[in-house]
Amino acid sequence: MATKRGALIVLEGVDKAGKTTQCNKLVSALQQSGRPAEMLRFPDRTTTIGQMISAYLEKKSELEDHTIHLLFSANRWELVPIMKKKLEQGITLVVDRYAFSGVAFTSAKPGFSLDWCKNSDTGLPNPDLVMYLQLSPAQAALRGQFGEERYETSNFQRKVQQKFEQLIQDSSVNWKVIDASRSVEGVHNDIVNLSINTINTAQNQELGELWK
Ligand code: FDM
Repeated sequence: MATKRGALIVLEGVDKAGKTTQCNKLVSALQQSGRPAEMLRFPDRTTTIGQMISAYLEKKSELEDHTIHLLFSANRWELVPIMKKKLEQGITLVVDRYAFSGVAFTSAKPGFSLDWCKNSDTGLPNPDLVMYLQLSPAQAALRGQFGEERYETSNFQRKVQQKFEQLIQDSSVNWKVIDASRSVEGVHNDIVNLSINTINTAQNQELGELWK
């Protein structure tokens, strides 16, 4: 019998929503229940393109706004062959940020439409599930100071949040909104349940193409 494919599961949300913590906990929980799972994160700062992105985020280099958008996108495309291979091998991929961060962050800058921003990511593997960890700017502020990287200001994060709220209206994507203001364990339980349901249904479905 052919191996059943893994699911592509994405976590999105503004800074401080707990994405990375929840991705790590989800991968451990899936593995402990005997489901092969691995974590990925975007940007993947280890590739040549990823190093250019990392230098930009750390403010060690300047890049024109369209250019950095396309580099973030290229950083996803360069991982697609590996992602598809792992999914085919039955490994579920838990992804910390994806094209939705790409669109939300660039379109929060002046002069960028959602449509232009979506273009370079159109056709990427369509996630089987995208969980949006929702947290208000006031609740995010209670979780401490932002870091030193580019985009880590409350003003910009508010604009990014508005863009995410627009993106979650798109019914071509399997969005689930999670209230991230609750305890880590409470959020985790919801995420595990949604993920297991998704893994069970995705194994009988073809992987789709994003925004196509
Ligand atoms: N970011 C992330 C983008 O602007 N575009 C993208 O496509 C992606 C994936 O990069 F500020 C931004 C979001 C965040 C930064 O930070 C990456 P982390 O801490 O590595 O998630």
